[in-house]
Amino acid sequence: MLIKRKQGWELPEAAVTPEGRYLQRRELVRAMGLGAAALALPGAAFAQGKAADPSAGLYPAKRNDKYGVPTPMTAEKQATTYNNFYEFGTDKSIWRDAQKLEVRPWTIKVGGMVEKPFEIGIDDLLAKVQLEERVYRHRCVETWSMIVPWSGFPVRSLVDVCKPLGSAKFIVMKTLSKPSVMPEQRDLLYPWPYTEGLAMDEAMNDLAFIATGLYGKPIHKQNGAPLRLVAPWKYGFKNVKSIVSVDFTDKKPVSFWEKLQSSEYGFWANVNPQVPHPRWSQATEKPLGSNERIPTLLYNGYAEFVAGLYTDRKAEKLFM
Ligand SMILES: Nc1nc2c(c(=O)[nH]1)N[C@H]1C(S)=C(S)[C@@H](COP(=O)(O)O)O[C@H]1N2
Ligand SMILES: [Mo]
Repeated sequence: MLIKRKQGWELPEAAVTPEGRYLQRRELVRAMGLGAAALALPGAAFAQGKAADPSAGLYPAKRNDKYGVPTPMTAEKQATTYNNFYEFGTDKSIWRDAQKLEVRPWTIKVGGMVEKPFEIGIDDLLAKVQLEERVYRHRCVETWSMIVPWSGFPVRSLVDVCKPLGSAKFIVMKTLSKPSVMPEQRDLLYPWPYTEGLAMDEAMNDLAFIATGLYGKPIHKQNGAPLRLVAPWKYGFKNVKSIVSVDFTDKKPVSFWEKLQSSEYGFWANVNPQVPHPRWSQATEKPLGSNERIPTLLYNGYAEFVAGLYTDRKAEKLFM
C-alpha cells in the first residue's frame, strides 16, 4: 500500500528545525534581504548547510520487527564514528571529513534494462515509498559487527519504482563520484566509483533494504547519506553508500572489492563462520563497543529468510 506522506519541506518549518536555529535562520534571511521567498526554498538553504534535512519530518519510522530485533543495540556514537567509507579515507575515523558531502539536491539515475531510463530526486523517491525501521545485524568482513536501527524501505520498492525488464538478472548500484569532496577518489589504484550489486531474486527478498535513516533520523553522511544498500546476510562491503545510480543488467556485475582483489572478495559475499577469509578466520566477531568476541552466525543469523536463494547456486563461491 502506498501512502502519500507529507515531505519534510511541506511541514511547518518550526516542526522540523530546532527552534533556535529556526530563529537564527529567519534573522539571517532578513539580514540578506531575501524575505519570505527564500524561506520557501529549504532545499537550497539545506544545501548551504543552513537548514534541517528536508526529509527530517519522515523520521522516526514505525518499526517492523518481522525479522527480529537483535540485541544489544550498538550505541549511536559508535556506529557513527567508526566507519568504512574509503572515498573519504582508508581508516575508520572519516566521519568528520564526510560532513563535506552535500546530500541535497541528490539525484538518482535509473538505467540499463528498464522500461524507460529516468532520474529521480531523493525527496521524490521518499514520497513514493513506505518508510519503516528495521534493527539489523551488520557484519564487516574485517570481523567487527554492530546492531543498528535503519530506517528505509525494501529494495523491492525501489525496483518497483524503476520498472526493470523481465529479462534483467542483476541490480547494480554506484556511489557518487566527486573527487573534490572525496579525496581518495584521486587514488586511481581503486576502481572508483564504488559499485555493488545483487541478483534480482536477492533484491526482491524482503530482507534486502535501502536505508535512508538511522537511529530515527535521516542517515548520517558517514553512514552513506542519503541512501545506501543494507543486505544484512552479506558482508558489510556489499552495502554500497551514497547511491547515485541504479542499473539493471543480465550480466553479473563485478563489484569494487572483487575488481580490486578477486582472490579475497567475491560477488555473493554471504556471511559464513566456517569459510575463512584467505588471511583470517571468520568464526567470531567483535561488536563495536565491546571487548569480547562472539560467534558469527551463518548468513549473519538470517538463514531462515535467505538460505533458499542459494539452493540452486551451490556451484558458486557463495561465501567470499
Ligand atoms: N561507497 C562506499 N560504500 C561502502 C564502503 C566504502 O568504502 N565506500 N565500505 C563498505 C564496508 S566495508 C562496510 S563494513 C560498510 C560500513 O558501513 P558503516 O560505516 O555505516 O558501518 O559500508 C560499506 N559501503
Ligand atoms: Mo566492511
